Amino acid sequence: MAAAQRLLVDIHTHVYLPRYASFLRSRTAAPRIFSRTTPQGLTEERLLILEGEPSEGRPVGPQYWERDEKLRFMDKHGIDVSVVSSANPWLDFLPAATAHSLANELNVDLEAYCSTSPGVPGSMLRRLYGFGLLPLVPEVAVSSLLETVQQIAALPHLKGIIMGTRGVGRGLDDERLEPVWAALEKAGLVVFLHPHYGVDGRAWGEKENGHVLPLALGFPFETTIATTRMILAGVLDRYPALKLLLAHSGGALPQLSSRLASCIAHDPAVTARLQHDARFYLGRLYFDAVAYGSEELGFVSDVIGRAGKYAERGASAAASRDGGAEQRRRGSARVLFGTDHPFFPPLGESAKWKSVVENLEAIDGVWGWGDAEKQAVRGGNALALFDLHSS
Ligand code: 5CU
Repeated sequence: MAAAQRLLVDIHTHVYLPRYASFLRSRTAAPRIFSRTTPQGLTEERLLILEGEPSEGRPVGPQYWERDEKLRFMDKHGIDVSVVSSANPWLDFLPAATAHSLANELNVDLEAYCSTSPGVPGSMLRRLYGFGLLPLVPEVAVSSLLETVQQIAALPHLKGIIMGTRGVGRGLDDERLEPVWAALEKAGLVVFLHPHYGVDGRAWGEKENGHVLPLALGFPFETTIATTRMILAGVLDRYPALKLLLAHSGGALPQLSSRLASCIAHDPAVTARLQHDARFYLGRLYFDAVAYGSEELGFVSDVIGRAGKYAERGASAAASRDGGAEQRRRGSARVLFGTDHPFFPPLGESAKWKSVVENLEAIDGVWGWGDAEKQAVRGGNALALFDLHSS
């Protein structure tokens, strides 16, 4: 195995670039960063970004914006390369003109953050690459979005974009996004689809459960719904080469894809609309491995690996039954290691972050993946998806 193939590559790792953090500090409404005095008389900064979050927010610090902190975290966990993305809520809350100029400035900042990062010993790679930002807000002109796609495509260390689920206000099945999908596909940029809004908070009831329900369930369901709407709108039929990477292992989509296919087959409004059975499209997607369990990762790779059997609409469910280990191995090619840093820090003192260790152990423990598949999920798949071999 070539040395580059043994690298550990983190494709789900966030930053609030200094310019963005300053912007959040200038705000008086969420999303915002504010300072307060602790009972011990110290000044601390707090972050308020999620809807319904208690008004005291949560601690925020240099691990969110300082590049040396990112590199230290990578060193501590043996991560060679990170493909860094801005954390939610991106530019979603801004007027179009501000979103456009800030997106352009932050893309330049991120290119500098990555291009001046240390090299990976023994290779031509740098340690940091990035996902840029588009000014995806209501009222934005399509020309502003297309201009920013071109800006990102021309920045050599930016390999994709990160986006939320609202698009330009009506979600990702909105026809107004058609030229954007076309431009992203043509540029070969990876689209990292990431949640922020969750689902209707009334579903969480009245008990105090911290962030558990919105993060464990709301985030993944948001991704599930957004991706399903893209499938139903035919986006994946029209842009077959679009590289769409789903956060949190695609949420519930792998578990629900046969039910989705059945609902489509029984619904006169949509049954003739798609070129393929819904399960086929899972083989077109990429999934991060931020699932924290071997069984879940194994299952995700099963449903990816069986997707080709559903190329024909109306293919029988029996088609998937002879899959076994080969199917699981095939599916592993679209699963990529991630950490979600700097979110999910350990609650107490610890040498390594539990959230990282668990995701690495999950990869290691997947039944049916051999060394080659595990190494591909740890890094080889990312090198291929982001075309980092030649960088
Ligand atoms: O803990 C959280 O709120 C988050 C978040 O907002 N975004 C994310 O990517 N992970 C965790």
